[in-house]
Amino acid sequence: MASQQNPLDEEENSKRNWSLKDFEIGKPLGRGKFGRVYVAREIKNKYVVALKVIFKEQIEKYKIHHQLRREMEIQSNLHHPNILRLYGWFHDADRVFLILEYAHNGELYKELRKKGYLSEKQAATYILSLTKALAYCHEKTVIHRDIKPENLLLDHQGRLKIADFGWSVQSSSKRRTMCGTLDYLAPEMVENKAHDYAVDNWTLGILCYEFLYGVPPFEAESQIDTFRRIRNVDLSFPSTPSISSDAKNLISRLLVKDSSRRLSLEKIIEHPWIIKNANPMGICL
Ligand code: AK5
Repeated sequence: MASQQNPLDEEENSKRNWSLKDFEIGKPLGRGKFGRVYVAREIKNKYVVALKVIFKEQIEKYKIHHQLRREMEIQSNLHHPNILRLYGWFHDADRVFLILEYAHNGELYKELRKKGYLSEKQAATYILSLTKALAYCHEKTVIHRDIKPENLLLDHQGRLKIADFGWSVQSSSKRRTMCGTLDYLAPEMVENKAHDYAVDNWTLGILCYEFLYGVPPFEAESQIDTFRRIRNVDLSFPSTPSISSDAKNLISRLLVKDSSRRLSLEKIIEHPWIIKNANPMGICL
């Protein structure tokens, strides 16, 4: 393996007993379900990170102790350029702190809302990055990552990072219905059927559509209508913005009701739209 370019990945640091004294805390980055996130600097290496603070009171209240522990174990073993890194964690009397990679350019979804929609180059680059990250997860048998735009961050080079905001721990269907995020769910999930990693391939189709058109394909006035549109795969492509037939072809091959017939991750990587448009380095801003 090549030498580490990141000081927090080095042996001495990966097993270090961290404490709050090792960090200078900066501005708040946002609020997640179970805590707040701050930009922070690790004093010894002058390395900038995102520090997530979760109150133990919350962990007790929501009985997420085991999930948190299990997730920390899984997450700290995921090493991929398109997955936000968890460098370590520590706790004091009443808080748990997660030391996370800092994504300098923030949430992709804000960029998407600001621009309305993305160029085919940018969309293809993000889809390729996401596909590679998911292939890596599937290889490690880590499935069902919450890959809606709110969970996607951009680093200083514009590289996409999947950030698990720790919401996957709540029982899925209940939470989703309450938060109104049916939009990203595959038919087998809205219908409560058995599902596997092919749900991620569906979600890639949804995201690809949303990147290019600015709205998810099955958006509707009510949950019931979204549910119906997903179940019927009621897909149509607006005439504006004008999108290449290659892109529409990829979307149509991912948004397929029968999960076994969706385009595989390997085939996405080889798809003409990806080959023609994506930056293989994953860099695009
Ligand atoms: C919490 C409670 C119970 C699991 C969890 C785990 C891994 O990323 C988590 C958890 C994250 C959270 C960096 C920015 C942000 C921003 C985050 C923080 C993202 Br904005 N510019 N740069 N981060 S926002 O919270 N990630 C995570 C690998 O809370 N797990 C069970």
